[in-house]
Amino acid sequence: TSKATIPFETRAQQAPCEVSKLLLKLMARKKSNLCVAVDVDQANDLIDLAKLLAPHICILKTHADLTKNFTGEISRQLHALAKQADFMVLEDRKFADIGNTVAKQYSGGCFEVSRWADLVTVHSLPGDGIVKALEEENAKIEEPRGCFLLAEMSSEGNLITTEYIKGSTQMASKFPKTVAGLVCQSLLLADQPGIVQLTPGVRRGEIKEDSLGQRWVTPEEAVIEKGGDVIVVGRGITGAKCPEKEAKLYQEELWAAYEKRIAI
Ligand code: 6AU
Repeated sequence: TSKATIPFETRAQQAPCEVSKLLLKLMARKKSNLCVAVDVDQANDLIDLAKLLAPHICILKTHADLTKNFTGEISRQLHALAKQADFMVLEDRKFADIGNTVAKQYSGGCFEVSRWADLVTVHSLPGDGIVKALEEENAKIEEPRGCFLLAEMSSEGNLITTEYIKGSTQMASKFPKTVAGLVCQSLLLADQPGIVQLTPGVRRGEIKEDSLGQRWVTPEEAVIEKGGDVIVVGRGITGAKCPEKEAKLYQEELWAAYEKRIAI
């Protein structure tokens, strides 16, 4: 059977990565497979939105470098809120350098990402060293940490090939403790229940693309046709008149699609 039809609770028991295990359990407990990309300009808006959206999400996704005043105090607040309101924090940093550089970018620098983000995104492009670097840094932290490897992208004209996708999935299999999942657009590694599929490029309604190459599918398409476990929604929610109401709608629609999928 494909992992897409296995319930999250069952998959949690089979996950070799601690964060993936915790995430799958959290999703089942909270009945949420919604991750909101809070790509906002100001850090206080990020915190306000995090509080509003908290009941509806399994993951809050940040891009620390596009938010003004993203200070240590903000990351501490976000981390505390995540613990209290039961969601995880994913810093969508898309690391893409040699291991030695990434280790420093991950643990040090202006954001000290490893202190507050349960998960980060990483490009597989540089090879194994990038995941090894994260694995070594994670060994220094008490809390469980993991990463999502970028295997496919939602954007039009991206340069990812079938060979590249194969290489990324092989890399994920090589580091089962550190790789919590894949960022992708289709069911890859269908036989590894612990690998969580994170699928961005999702929006309700008629708009299917933006002016810079992003492509959107509906929540149901993302869960059922593409096999997404955690669905990333950004502007569909943050750009709505009432983001909280919209998040609730997405949560309900996405969870219904997941229940339909596991009943197949
Ligand atoms: O719903 P949107 O288009 O407003 O936001 C989508 C979010 C953005 C992107 O940086 C991110 O998802 N994203 C990613 C991720 C999560 O890594 C990969 C990808 O292929 N496409 C994509 O949009 O924060």
